[in-house]
Amino acid sequence: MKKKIYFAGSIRGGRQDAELYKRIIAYIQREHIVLTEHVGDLSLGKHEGKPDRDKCIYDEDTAWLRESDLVIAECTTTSLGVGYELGYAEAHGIPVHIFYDRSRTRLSAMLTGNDYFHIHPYTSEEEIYPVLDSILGA
Ligand code: 6IA
Repeated sequence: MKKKIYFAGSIRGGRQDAELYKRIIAYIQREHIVLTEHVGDLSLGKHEGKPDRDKCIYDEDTAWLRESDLVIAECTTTSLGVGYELGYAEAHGIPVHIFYDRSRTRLSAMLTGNDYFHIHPYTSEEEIYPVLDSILGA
């Protein structure tokens, strides 16, 4: 059955991994629905968006979070927004899977120290996809 996935990745925290987000989103979309396809939009810069749009973004994203079956986050690039989304998902009982490149970042203890989160460190991108298969196939 198709699952609704909330993919979380950095926007204003920095767009250096946007291409990776795009590839992960495309992979998930082969079988499932990604509610947040814009996170992998390469034309979206970190400075984009007007403050008066931010309330709409918050309202829309939190509604998508509440309706999602699963959150998948790529956390190599640190993002306050992603951190908030992870706590929000936990508060709403939505399962959360976190990926990060262990050679590029040290994940916050607020994530690694919380048994609620399923954490998947990797050293090369190819390791991500079989893990996604097992998460999404389950
Ligand atoms: O703090 P950050 O901006 O790095 O937070 C990134 C996370 O917050 C992502 O996982 C998104 O789900 C959410 N988010 C942050 N900014 C936006 C956004 N801006 N649109 C949708 N979700 C967002 C759009 C800017 C637009 C006016 C071009």
